[in-house]
Amino acid sequence: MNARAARNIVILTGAGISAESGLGTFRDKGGIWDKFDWQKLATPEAFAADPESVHAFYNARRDNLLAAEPNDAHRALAALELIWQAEERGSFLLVTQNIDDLHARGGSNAVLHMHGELLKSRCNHCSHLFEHEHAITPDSPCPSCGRAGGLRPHVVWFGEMPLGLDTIYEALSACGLFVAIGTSGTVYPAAGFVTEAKAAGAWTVELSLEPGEVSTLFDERHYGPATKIVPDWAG
Ligand code: BJW
Repeated sequence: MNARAARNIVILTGAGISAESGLGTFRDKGGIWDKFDWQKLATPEAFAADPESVHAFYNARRDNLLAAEPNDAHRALAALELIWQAEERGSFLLVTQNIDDLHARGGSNAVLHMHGELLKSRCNHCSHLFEHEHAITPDSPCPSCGRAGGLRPHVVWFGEMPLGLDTIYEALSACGLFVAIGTSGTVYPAAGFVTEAKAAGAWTVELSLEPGEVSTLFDERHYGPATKIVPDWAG
C-alpha cells in the first residue's frame, strides 16, 4: 500500500534509518554491539557498577551525532507528516527507537523517542531533565540541584520501561497502516508492534536493508538502503 492511501498511520524507525548518516547500527556486522558489550554499557546494573565507562560510551556517541546530518529518508518522513497535516488525513505517529535527533533535524515536528534521547540527561537526585551537548562524567553537577553523582543519560536500557507506550499502543489500535523502517525486530516491545497493528486490521510494511526477525509478519516488504526505499515508498 502506498503511503498516501492510508488515514491513520504509525511509523516505527530503528538504527537503519540513520546508518547512511554515519551513525552505527547495533546488530549488523561491525555494529555497536560487535564493538561494545551491551551488558557492560546498556543496563542499569552496568551503570551502577561503572558509571564512568557508560558516560564515556554515550559521550563518544554524542560527539558522533553532533557531526552527523539527517539523510533523505529522514526528510521523506518529514515531508509525509506535512502532507498528513495539510490534507487533515488522520493521525500520524512517528515513533523512533533511535536516541539521535536526526528526525527533528530532518524536519519532523512530532517524534516519540521510545528509547530516550542522547542529547538529554537526567538527575537521579532531583529528576531534573535537561538538554546538553557537552560530555558528562560521574563528577558533573546537576544544573538544577547542584549535586554530583546523580546524572545519567536519558536513554532506556535493557530491563527499563520504554517511554510513551500508552500513546503508542493507542495509536496502534487505531491505525490503518504500520510501517517499520531500518529495525532488526530483535528488541521488545517495539518488535511486537507489528502484531498489535495487524490485530487492529492495519496493512503492515517493512522497509529495511534485509529481512528482520519478524519479517514474515509484514504484508509488504521492500529491501534496500533507507535513502532509496523510504523516499520511493513515501513519495
Ligand atoms: C538498514 C541500513 C540502511 C542497516 N538502510 N536499513 C526475551 C524475549 C522477549 C523480550 C525480552 C527477553 N529478554 C529480555 C527481554 C526484554 C528486552 C528485549 O527485547 N531483549 C531482546 C534483545 C531479547 N527489552 C527490554 O528490556 C526493553 N524494556 C522492556 O521490555 O521493558 C518491559 C516491558 C514489558 C512489556 C511491555 C513493555 C515493557 C528495553 C529495551 C531497551 C533497548 N535499548 C537499546 C540501547 C539504549 C539506547 C542506545 O544506547 O542507543 O536501544 S538496545 C538497541 O537496540 C537500541 C535500539 O533502539 C534497539 C533496537 O535496535 P534496532 O534499531 O532494531 O537496530 P539493529 O542494529 O538491531 O537493526 C538495524 C536494522 O537496520 C537491521 O535490520 C539492518 O538490516 C537495517 N539497516 N543499514 C535500511 N542503510
